[in-house]
Amino acid sequence: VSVDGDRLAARLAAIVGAAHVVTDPALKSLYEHDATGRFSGSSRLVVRPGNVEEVAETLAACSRSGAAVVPQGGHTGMVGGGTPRDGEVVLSLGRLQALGEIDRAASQVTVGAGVTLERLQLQAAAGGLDFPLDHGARSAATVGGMVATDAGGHLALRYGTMRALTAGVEAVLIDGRIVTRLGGLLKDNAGLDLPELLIGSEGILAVITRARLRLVPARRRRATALFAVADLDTALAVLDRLRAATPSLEALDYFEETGLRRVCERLGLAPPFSRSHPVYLVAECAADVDPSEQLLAAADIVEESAIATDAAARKALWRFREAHNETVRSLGVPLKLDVSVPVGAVPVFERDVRTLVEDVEPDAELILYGHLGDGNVHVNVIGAGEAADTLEDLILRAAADRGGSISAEHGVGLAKSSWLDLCRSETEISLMRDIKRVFDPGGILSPGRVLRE
Ligand code: 2HG
Ligand code: ZN
Repeated sequence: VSVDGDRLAARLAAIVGAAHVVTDPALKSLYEHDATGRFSGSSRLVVRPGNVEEVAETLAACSRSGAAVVPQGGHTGMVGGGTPRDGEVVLSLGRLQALGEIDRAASQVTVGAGVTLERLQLQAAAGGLDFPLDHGARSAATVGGMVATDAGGHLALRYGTMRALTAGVEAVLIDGRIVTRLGGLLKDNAGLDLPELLIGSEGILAVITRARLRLVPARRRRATALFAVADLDTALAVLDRLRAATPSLEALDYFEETGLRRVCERLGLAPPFSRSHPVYLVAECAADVDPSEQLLAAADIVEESAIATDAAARKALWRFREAHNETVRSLGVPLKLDVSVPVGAVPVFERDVRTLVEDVEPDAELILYGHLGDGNVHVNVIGAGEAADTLEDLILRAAADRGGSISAEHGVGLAKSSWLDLCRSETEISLMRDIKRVFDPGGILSPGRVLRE
């Protein structure tokens, strides 16, 4: 590989091998775009270390030369957190593929940052266990990025987000020092919990290279229901019923009429029911005995329903929901906002958003979906044109005004750093800046992400 007379590239090639320093523009470009099409930049080079020592030496070399570095996982980010800005070094963790043996006594496993969610799920399943976090990008999203963004997904309702499932991390500081806490002790209150601080830190404090993750016993039987309901208030009543009826409820996602129509057009699918409805719910239960009966607790308040228990039929129901992301992407570069509000406020927040879009850009198409049980709404506006910036600001303010967060599970990244003060106080932000300075005094690790420059 040509290192183009770049001295840093030559130094990195000596550390990781020339084959793992990418300077060719065509090859580099594979690392320069995010999953939404909104963020991209021309990187200085891409470096792909193969183990933690190489990550450490790579960061130390970048530190010495003052080069800005952005760690990158599986390319599924949506807020510009792992996409380079012009001139940044991309540190790809894709080669950190170690997949540890399952520690049955602790019900934990240690995996490399580059392991995909799907591989982790399969490894757990082979041991009769589950890694209880799931989302549509399972085949590409990697553990390092999921820890760094505190990823959520549809099972958070029952098992929490990555934060709840991470028992420890190994990470490399910008100067090359390695911090390792992978013992996975359930009880360990010896001082401040530094690994905890790295969960959700979006690459601004250190580079996560391995994680110790919690597993749960695999449930033998699953049942998935697709419900059509008249409105979001009824959807919340369904959530209430299901929670009361079944401790086995794992997920309650939703989507709406417009999104479903687009998904069916895109995938050439027949709609799930003979009539169209304003709101659809995907509910899933998991237990040791078939939990489908329990899903019927909501039967009298839904308009139509379909229930599936075998894997293929369940997958087909989930497909209507999971295909929203790719469908939206196929329609152009959307205004994409991932926010959360208190669960009970989802209906009023949606009304806020509809009114804002109608007032500001009536021709835009609004596609709303998300994880209803978590109060996590994915707002996608297509064709917002010139009004995108105005709408972004108004919608984030609306979420904050309803007691919500500007970022639920995708992160702040570059996309939302200007709005952090809507949901974090001045004191909190100034503490975040102080902590950032302790970890990264030169400000070269993921600059501009989370904390505005
Ligand atoms: C999902 O829940 C992902 O499908 C992607 O978080 C959300 O497409 C989106 O905006
Ligand atoms: Zn989501």
